[in-house]
Amino acid sequence: MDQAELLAALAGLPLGGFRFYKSVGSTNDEALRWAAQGASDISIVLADEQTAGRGRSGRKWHTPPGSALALSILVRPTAAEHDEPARLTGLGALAVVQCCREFGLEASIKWPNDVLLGGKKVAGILVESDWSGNTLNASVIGIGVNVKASAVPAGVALGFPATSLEGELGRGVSRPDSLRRLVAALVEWRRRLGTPEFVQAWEDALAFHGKPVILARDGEPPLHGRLLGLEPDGSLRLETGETVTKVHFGEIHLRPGQ
Ligand code: BT5
Repeated sequence: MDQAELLAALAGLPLGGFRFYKSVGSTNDEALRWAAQGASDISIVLADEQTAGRGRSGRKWHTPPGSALALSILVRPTAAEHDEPARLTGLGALAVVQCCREFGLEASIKWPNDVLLGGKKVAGILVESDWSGNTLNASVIGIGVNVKASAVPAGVALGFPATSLEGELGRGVSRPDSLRRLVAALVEWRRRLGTPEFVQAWEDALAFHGKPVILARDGEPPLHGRLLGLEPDGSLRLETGETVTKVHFGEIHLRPGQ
């Protein structure tokens, strides 16, 4: 995978810029740095390997060389994105779901930021933003997708079982081809980000929809309930006993319940 091959795969898509690294700490860091230097809307940073890839709360995201898609898509927020920044996480997740569908795989979104195939994590999303006061200058949608089985961390304890596109499909998958599908899907869904249709598609893709779940929250007792759906702001709607609870984005881990 080299820059020329990747650019050829992305030809015709409305990119503001593209930077490829053989190895980098975190593509999100590079994209945020580039944002501060004035990068345009839909500038992409992609790396073959990340040495300090991260998830939420400083957790590690593994991207060994030759195995995955690790990219950050920088956006200059539209009015809708400014009003509903949580939808950018939904956007990244929906783009991965659509890319999987194009390979014939039914993916689902483990709220708030994971994509599952066959109940295992194939991708994670990490959106980070640059704010000045109440103004959102830029957001970076970080997406890590396990394409080859070698992307799945071995010998480390994972919070959730993991898989890869190739592992689920049982055949080889080209990373440039999956990149093109992913970015095209993101550009397409982004046009509809401000619409009810977007929220509906996000909700329809939720894993454990209508099922019992357990939400583990840092510093608080776990919340048991039935997953009812999503609010327009990306909060989860949970039936807990007689009441309906809204759970905001935050430090939350969702698990299937009984
Ligand atoms: C995430 O966090 O899942 C968000 C991951 C975002 C990664 C992308 S790659 C491009 C961009 N640059 C970055 O530096 N980050 C973004 P979270 O929900 O906190 O999950 C993190 C947990 O997933 C870890 O603690 C591990 O248990 C597990 N994990 C780590 N690497 C994995 C992998 N390759 N596949 C599956 N699970 C993994």
